[in-house]
Amino acid sequence: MRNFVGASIRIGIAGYGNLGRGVQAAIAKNPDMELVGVFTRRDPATLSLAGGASAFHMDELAKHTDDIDVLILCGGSKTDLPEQGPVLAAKFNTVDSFDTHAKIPEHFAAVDAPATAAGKTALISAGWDPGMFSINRVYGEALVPDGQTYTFWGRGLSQGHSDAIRRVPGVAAGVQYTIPSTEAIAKVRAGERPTLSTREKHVRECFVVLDEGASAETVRESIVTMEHYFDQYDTTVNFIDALTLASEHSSMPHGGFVFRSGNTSDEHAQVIEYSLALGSNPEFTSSVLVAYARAVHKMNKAGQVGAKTVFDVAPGLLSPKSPEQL
Ligand code: API
Repeated sequence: MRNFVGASIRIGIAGYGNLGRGVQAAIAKNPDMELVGVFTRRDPATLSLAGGASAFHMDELAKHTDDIDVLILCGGSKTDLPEQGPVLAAKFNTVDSFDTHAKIPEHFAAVDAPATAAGKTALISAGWDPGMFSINRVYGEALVPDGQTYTFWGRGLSQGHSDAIRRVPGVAAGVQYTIPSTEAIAKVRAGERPTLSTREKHVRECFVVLDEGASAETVRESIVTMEHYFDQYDTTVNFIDALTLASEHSSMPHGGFVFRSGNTSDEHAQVIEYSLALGSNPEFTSSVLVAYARAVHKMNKAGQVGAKTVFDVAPGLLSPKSPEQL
């Protein structure tokens, strides 16, 4: 079973926010994929879907176990994915973009048991970081073992951090920008290997719309002390109104760099750089999720079940081309 070209891969989307819309756009760019439907916790009648796609309530997912090859989970990491991942991995092959790095082992274990028991494949933590950046860190460290790895994000809008601040009580809406140190990037690119703390590499800037009557000081304190997201950084919180948020903060660019800088001998230094300049963070993340959905479909057919990460997926599986073509 080396070549699955022919029948299209039937994709379901669970959650219709920025990622869900991005997955829909990505499916349109991949002729070997078709969208079965979008599943939402909202009233499906209120969704206006492009291209005549169908919307269903999330509760109807159980009726579609036979007509979805891979379900792409498009919820947030803070609360949606820890709840939905294990439940849905018992019924579907899944792909998610769980991105709380410190909790990935926990999330892996939570989806591994139900997926394995059900003979399903659950690919977790795909996207660009975690995801493509993780792969580039592993390549760099394996190929140049004597050296330093550097990851810089931004300047850009982090979906994970924006989702996290929107869950803070008193926050009506908000976004978070990750701002890297351009001096540090320049040094690393030039082959220097500075020791940089988390705080020295990036600062974080939030723009928040408060709920009526909410205390700005309480909200600010909850954000800047939030574990895993802000506690290790210098974070500024700006309070703005909903109109300003809509007019000045609606685009979602992001990107960044992974560097591996090391020596293969005393004489020779090597610098590897992987960079992304993303016009839309969610659309690119979604494109990665869709490529991994193709791999998950092939892996499940080949009997590779349980939880998987991007490290478990051979590059050729991401491609619509057959091994012979590649
Ligand atoms: C940041 C990065 C962004 C990673 C990309 C993705 C997201 O601090 O900006 O949430 O947008 N961790 N996981």
